[in-house]
This record gives sequence, C-alpha cells and structure tokens, in this order.
Amino acid sequence: MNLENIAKRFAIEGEVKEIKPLGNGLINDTYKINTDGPKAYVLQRVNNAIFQDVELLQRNIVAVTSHIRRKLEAAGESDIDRKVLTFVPLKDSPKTYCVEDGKYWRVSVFIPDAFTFETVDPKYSRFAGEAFGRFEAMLADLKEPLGETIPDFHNMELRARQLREAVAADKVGRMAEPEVQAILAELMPFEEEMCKAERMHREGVLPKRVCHCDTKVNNMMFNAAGEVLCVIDLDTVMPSFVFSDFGDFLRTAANTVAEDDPAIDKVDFRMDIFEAFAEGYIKSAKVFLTPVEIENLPYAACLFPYMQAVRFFADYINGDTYYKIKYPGHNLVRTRNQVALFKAARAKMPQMQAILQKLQSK
Ligand code: GN1
Ligand code: MG
Repeated sequence: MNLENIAKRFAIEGEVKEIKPLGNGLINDTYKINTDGPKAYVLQRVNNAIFQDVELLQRNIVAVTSHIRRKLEAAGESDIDRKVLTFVPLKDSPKTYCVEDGKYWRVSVFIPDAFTFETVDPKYSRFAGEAFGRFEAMLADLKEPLGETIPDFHNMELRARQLREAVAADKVGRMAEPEVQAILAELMPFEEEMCKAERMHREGVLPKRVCHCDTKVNNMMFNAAGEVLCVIDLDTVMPSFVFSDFGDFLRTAANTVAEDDPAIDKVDFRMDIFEAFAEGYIKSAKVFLTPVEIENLPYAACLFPYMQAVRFFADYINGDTYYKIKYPGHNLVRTRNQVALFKAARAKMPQMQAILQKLQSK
C-alpha cells in the first residue's frame, strides 16, 4: 500500500514530503503527512472491521465539526482552525474518505503546536472536564441526528452478553486457565449493578445525548500554555449517556498507573483528579445535566473501569482480535488492571458523592 498515493487523492495543499507514524491509538492507524506547503496533515486508516459503516461515521464527524465551527465563529473565537478538526475532501468528490483495496482512509489538517498527554494533574483535569462538558453543551442543539458508529457501543448489557458469549464459545481454549476463571468469578457479581444505566434509560429517567465516547486523556489537545484546544478522535461521537464521557476520562486519568500496567498493587483511583474533573465538567455541563445524571456520576466512575475490564477480558478469551496487543497476555494484564481500578473506585463512591454535593452547593 502506497501511503503517498492515498494522500494524493485528497485536496491537500502543497506536495507531500514525508509520511510517518503518529500517536498510539488501539484501533486505527495514524500517520502525519508533512508537505512543502503551509500545512501538515493527519492521514488515518479507519479500522472498518470495527467501524463497519465509514460513510455514516464520516457523516457524523462532518456534522459535529461543522456545528462546532459555526458555534466558535458565532462566539467570535480566534484561532478556530486549532479548536476544531478540519477534514479534507477528495480531489474529485466532496467525500471526506476514500477506499483503497478495501481499506478506508481520511485526512484532516494537523493542528500545529498542540500536545497530548498520557497523564494529567488536577489542574489539567479541571480543564479537561470543562472541555468535555463544553463539547457536549455545544452539541446539545445539533439538528442532524447522529448514527451509532458502533451500535450499542457503551451498552453494559451488551458488553456483559458478549463476555458470556465469549466464555461459552471459548474459541482458543483460554477458559482452561485458572486465572481466567478467577477473573470471571470476580466480575460476575457486579454485572447487575453495573447495568443500571440501561435500566434507567428504559424507565425513561436517563436520556441519551451526543457524547464523545472515547474521552481518554490522550484524546484532548492542549496548547503550549496548557489550555485545551480541542478534543480529537471523533469516531465514536454518538448518542450515549453522559456517563460515557465522565467515566471514560476518569478511567484513564484517575488511575495512578497506565491502563496496561502489570503492577496491580499500584493501581488506585485518584480522588484529586475526580474532584478537579467533576468541578470542570459540572461547570460547563450544568446547563443541561439533570439531577439523575449528576447523582449517578460516581456510578459512571465505576462503570467504565468495569466495562473496560469486561471488554479487554472478552477480547482475551476470543483470542485477541479487537485491541492491538504488544505481547501475548496483554489483554489479560489490561483486564486485571481495570478490575483493580473498578474496585478502588467502587470503594470510594461515598467520597465521590460528598464531593459532588460540595460542588453543587458552591
Ligand atoms: C480504544 O482507539 P483508542 O485507543 O482511542 C477503544 C475505546 C477503549 C480504548 C481502551 C472504538 O480506543 O473504547 O476505551 O481503546 N475504542 C473503540 O484503551 O473500541
Ligand atoms: Mg485515541
């Protein structure tokens, strides 16, 4: 596959000089395109085994980025090209993706002088909370209905069912491993408790809103002064519960170690990060959040480590077909880490409730 030929199908300015790998996502393949023109670009292969409807996915992304751009323009913001992603159309069509040998590609403008982080301190965590709350608030009046790029992506009932199916199929014989049995026994007792969001939705007390759904710390760009520029990685922007964005950020940011650190005894859930993030998030999201949503934010902080544990674990049992792995057993290490984080977070729920009460009375 010739990356340069793919890049040349897009309406980029200048000549392509160099294409090199960028970032460390677990799903798509990402490259930076340097040109002799004023801009650099990001070339990405969208993993269409996972995102099966790339047409819908790009339609969502264009709807979301155009909407945010209009809002920023209306608010008289400066430097808008660094505050929202811009997707580049093809030379011969308004489409923002192309297909080469059954693979899907797209190009966006590279945001210069921007940084991503794998960890954050409380100050940055507050910025991030504000930014994700603002992102949701800006999209609250989006007219175009968005499709689910991965149907039921954060539906815990579905994820629990997928784990059961993986266990029953035992495709690669990993259910014989005693540790796999032990983890399963640890996870199962919490299944019902963790499926609370779907129940509340059926009861009509929990709405779906346009959410980012992949609010990992490293999906946010900061400028050199440490201010948030924009959120990136928009493939999963879709209707979901606000728990998705709140919970998934804390899953990565409040963990004292990386999500795949094998040192489980070092895993803990940082309350200073929780407090700062919640403060920022509530500040910008309170315009639309309901009391039920706020009250359940501590549940969200537990749900996401739990759901991620279930997803990593199911992938391990299925023979590592979803997440990229760096070594055999990587998904099992990730699972153990997320189980430990889930337990740490769950033990701190009363503290989280107290913090939320304090924040709301401010
Ligand atoms: C995937 O691609 P990346 O690394 O941003 C995954 C998330 C998981 C995350 C775990 C589409 O995100 O849901 O939380 O890995 N994205 C998809 O690190 O499944
Ligand atoms: Mg990412």
